[in-house]
Amino acid sequence: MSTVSETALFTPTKIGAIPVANRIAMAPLTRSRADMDGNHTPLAIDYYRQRASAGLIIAEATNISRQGRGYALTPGIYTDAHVEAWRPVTRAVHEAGGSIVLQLWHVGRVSHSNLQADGAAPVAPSAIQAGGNVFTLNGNEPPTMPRALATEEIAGLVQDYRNAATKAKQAGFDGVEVHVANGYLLEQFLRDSTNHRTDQYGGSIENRARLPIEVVTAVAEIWGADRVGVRLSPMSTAIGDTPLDSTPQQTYGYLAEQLGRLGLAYLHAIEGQTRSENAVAAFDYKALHASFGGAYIANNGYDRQMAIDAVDSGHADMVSFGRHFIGNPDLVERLRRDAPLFQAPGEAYYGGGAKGYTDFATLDAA
Ligand code: 8OZ
Repeated sequence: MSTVSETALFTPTKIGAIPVANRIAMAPLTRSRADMDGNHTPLAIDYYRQRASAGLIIAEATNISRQGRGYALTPGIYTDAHVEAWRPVTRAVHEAGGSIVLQLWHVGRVSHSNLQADGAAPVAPSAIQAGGNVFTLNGNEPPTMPRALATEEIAGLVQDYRNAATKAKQAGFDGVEVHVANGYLLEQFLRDSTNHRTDQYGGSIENRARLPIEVVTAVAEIWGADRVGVRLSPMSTAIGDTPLDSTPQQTYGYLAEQLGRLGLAYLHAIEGQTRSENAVAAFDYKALHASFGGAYIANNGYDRQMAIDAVDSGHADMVSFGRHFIGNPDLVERLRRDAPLFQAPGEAYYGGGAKGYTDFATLDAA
């Protein structure tokens, strides 16, 4: 067991081209505090600044287009106003010595027509309805039945990612993470449970991985591959009741290998079921990491000792923490000192103002 001075967890490195002061990342966290147009309020500046001692902040899932939105009050990165709303956030994090990337998000079928322009149906690889609930203008409601995208529409979708990636650059981020996890659009294409297409974007693993690869390639053209990461969740069904792929190890392994060839900054894996307490065994994440070949960020249910072990054993280059960063803005320092962690009440996770968002004490203030 390594001590604080021996473990690599608190040491700096580079993830792709992005300098990180330690191996602790802040996982992307939906907090639903933007306005209805997807513009952050100044509260988000304080929120991210307070957490800038994370080696890398992966800012919350952010809509790449109006069509890509599935939850009210989530931020966007497709208008000039979005750029202006994000810019002071990135400036504040940089002034505090941190690094910050933005997660690019299209929800696909996990949406409701009352969040779409002109009440349109959400889009998906196939017209298969998602389960669960989405946070709409009228509170929680089941997702609307989606419409299957026409082959001719796919190039426009890639263009939406390109536009969002360009805007993220204008907003001063250090890079972007493409969200290919949690049952949203790109994972809907990847899994044979949600993709029943018969064109070049459906059928074989190669075909189902085509859109994620096209999107990541397009985004890497804008940023340079060494500033682009990808998030995967091979074994998660938590959001949208999304059934697993029939051969996850092969499907995600193929995608990871192809992404590795692009020379990306990192692969970020949710190990097990999203929001569960711990990783489950039924998937070989080391094989996934090996197929990718580059830096690996491990996530889901890690505690301090697990994070130390993951980094020191070579399992991961970084470990990301989600919920612990909500109530502990100085999580890095608390882990360094092995201090108690504050458990933020779940009521404050989504929506509201400063309460439960920017009002958590640091160790030194407490
Ligand atoms: C919680 C609530 C809404 C969205 C994810 C973007 O899980 C999310 C999300 C999480 O990836």
